[in-house]
Amino acid sequence: PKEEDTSNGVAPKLGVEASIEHELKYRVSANNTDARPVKLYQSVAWSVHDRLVDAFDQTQAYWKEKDPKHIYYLSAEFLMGRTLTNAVNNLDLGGEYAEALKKYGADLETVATGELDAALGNGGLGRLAACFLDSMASLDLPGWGYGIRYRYGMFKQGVKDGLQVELPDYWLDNGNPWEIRRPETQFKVGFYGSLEDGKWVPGEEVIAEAYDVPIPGYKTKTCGNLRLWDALAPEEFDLEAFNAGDYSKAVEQKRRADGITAVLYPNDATEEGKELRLKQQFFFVSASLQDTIARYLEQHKDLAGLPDKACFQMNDTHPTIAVAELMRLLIDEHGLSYDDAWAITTKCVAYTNHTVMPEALEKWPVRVLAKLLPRHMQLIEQINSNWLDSITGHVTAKVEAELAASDAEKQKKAAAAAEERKAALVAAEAKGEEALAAAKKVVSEEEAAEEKPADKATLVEEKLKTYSIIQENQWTKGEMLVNMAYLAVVGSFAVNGVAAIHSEIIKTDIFPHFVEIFPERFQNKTNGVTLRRWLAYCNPELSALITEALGTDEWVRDATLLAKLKPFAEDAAFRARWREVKQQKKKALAERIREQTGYQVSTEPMYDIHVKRIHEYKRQYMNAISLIHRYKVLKEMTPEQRAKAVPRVVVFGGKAASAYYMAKKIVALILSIGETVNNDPEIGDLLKVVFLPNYNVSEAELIIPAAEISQHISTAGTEASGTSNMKFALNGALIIGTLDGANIEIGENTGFENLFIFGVKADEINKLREDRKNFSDYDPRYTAALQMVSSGVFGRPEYFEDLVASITDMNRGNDWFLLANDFASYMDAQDAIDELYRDQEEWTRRSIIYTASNGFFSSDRTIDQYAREIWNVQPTPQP
Ligand code: 26Q
Repeated sequence: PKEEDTSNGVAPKLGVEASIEHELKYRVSANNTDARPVKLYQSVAWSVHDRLVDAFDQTQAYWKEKDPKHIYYLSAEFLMGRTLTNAVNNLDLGGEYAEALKKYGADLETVATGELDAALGNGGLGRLAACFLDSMASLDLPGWGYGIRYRYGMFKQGVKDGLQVELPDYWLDNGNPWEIRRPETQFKVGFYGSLEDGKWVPGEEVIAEAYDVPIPGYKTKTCGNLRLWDALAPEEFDLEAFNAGDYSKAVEQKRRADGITAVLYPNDATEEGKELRLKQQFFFVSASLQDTIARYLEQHKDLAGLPDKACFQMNDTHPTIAVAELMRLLIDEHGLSYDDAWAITTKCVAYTNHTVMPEALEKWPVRVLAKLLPRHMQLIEQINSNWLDSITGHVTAKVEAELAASDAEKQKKAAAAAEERKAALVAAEAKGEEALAAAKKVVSEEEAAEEKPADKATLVEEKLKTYSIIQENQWTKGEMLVNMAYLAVVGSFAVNGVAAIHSEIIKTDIFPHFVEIFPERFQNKTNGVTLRRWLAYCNPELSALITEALGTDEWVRDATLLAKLKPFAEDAAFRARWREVKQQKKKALAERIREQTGYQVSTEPMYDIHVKRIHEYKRQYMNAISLIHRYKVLKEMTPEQRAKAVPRVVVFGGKAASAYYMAKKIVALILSIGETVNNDPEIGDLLKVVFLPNYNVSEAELIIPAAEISQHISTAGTEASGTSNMKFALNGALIIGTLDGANIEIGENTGFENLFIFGVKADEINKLREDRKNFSDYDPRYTAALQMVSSGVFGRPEYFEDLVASITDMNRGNDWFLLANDFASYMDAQDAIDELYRDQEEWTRRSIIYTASNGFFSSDRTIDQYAREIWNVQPTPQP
């Protein structure tokens, strides 16, 4: 064994080979002969862990000494996936570990599959947070993530009797080598209780205990931190209660604490007004803020300087209670005045919005907040009333301007109406008594109904309500709600969307009135993905080819270098090798499909992939309908025609939130279509429809490199950004998509002529929604396909009845996501795809262009922009 290893400036006592051996024997307690895969994984992981800890300690000590401003990324979700491959390669130890593993007849890739995914997130938002951590460390930016150590992450998806089933995610079962428990870092977090003399006396307390997850940067000495909080009962067993014989009370406390960090809410698009969810949010936010302030005060005596040392980025509204909690800590715990506290808070906090869908925007009932966090509710009321006071002048001026503008108009109208009435009376008088009496009645009714001159004060009051953080529930009159997005905007110094179109939509549709007041607050930060995980490590074959072509692997650090790949698209020999790599990745996916579903799929057809959370707005359903049509066409073909058809393997993956009724039916429909199509001997390899269960980060790493075409077909204006579109593009998959989210910027970078764009545009949606088609006007292909569902071609027609109704019945969904409007142009785009696939040289050329054109979507670029344009945090590498 090598005695010393000095890579990364880290010199662990044992070399790689010796340390694996050591861990195997002493930590995992297995000998060489019984080093089964999971045990081998554990030993390797612990060996890497030690190296990470060295890098971590050195970085954190250095930052403590230098005291640079830090970014704290507050997020209820971090969807990390597996760590081993990423850590080994970021530490630049890939070669050494591969070498050391030969002794066990193993390779790193296989050993890595022994790790369970850390799935502490739902989808895009959680994975974005994970990519951001990688980029922060890789850019040497002083930053930590702060979140929750859920004991159960995103549920495991199974398939039973053609339906999704949800199974618990036991991710901590084999231990977790990537976390370091910090029993010395604990904070009290209170809930409930009352205000006594203005002071909050919580009715319940739990302890937040820190776990640190080191985040190695790519080939840098920097190792950042993800600090996740676990909840403990105040004293694991309250001794007093125990001694007093109140055993059940002590157990009850433990149960309540456990509940807070027990499970991730598996809901990524509909807001759940559950008190436990708010408890989770406050729990991690309070602990994180207390922790930051405590560390700050170790080196500074005056909290006035906090904004120079700390920025809190709120990942969506989930951590928005941070605005109120920071205020409370500054005022109640550290004795600042309200005004000083507000000045500090609004210089420390920034907010990223990730959705425009009204049902996903968090609104907490005042009743719930006041009960769980009475002091915070009081502070929110004060924040709101100061906010409304501060804009009353603006709103009054606006009302006055509107009144003035409409006044002249109104006077003219009133005069004309008076003239008309006069004429009517004259005409009626000529017709006699009866007619005159009737006309007088009409006139007096009209005069009574005539618009009264508007009362300015009332108008101002009405308008102010639209700016208010606290609003009446539009469904349940009388119930007051706290609009968390509004609180976030008012409490933040910067607000951003996650793709260019989305950042515009939030300005025009969600926060237009806030834009009037703070135009400079609103920004765009187009999302990105880490090229380490999503190209270099998940697709080493393609990466090797890129590196060979460019003569350097610097592109892994500087993604703009990928542009230099463009000329290689014109090189036939290079294209052949590019195709060969894709073929290899398709083979690996075919193997996985066989393992997971039993279906045997050929590697010859086009691999067409549609993976993401299942949601009506993402329109997997429209894809499913198009496949029914494809199936029907294939069935109707003569053998000669079939011989000329372009074969496809269509792969779906994605979880439906457990309570999302329609999403679960969409999964069932896809499974049913697969069952029918895949077992139809007439169809054979011409079409396979596969639902790959339990789509997660690790499955994505296998699926994305194998894709030839990927689908991003949300109704325009609904997908904030999307990030898998970037991963697919970078791996050379072509895109079929709508003009939505980051698809637009991918089109700008790649050249729209290279994408298959279809469908209506975002600014047409409102009009189309008002003006829905009649079922009889639908595209006949669409109608026929739905007819096949209803008539039971795919089984269970009654089960699919309301799914069909949701897009055909005015009173049952009314096709809210406009499948009918886009179907024909979607089919045209699909035809164009088939046509292009016949020309493999042109297809491959485009595939290379995609990889070459999309370096912009590296999360290194995104994070660099956040650091410069929002956070004002500087790279602080160790010398
Ligand atoms: C809120 C309240 C209660 C319970 C759950 C939630 C909740 C949880 C997760 C609401 C939303 C989410 C996740 C949203 C999400 O993933 N959004 C995606 O964010 C990506 C990163 O910016 C974008 O690319 C996607 O377009 C967007 O859908």
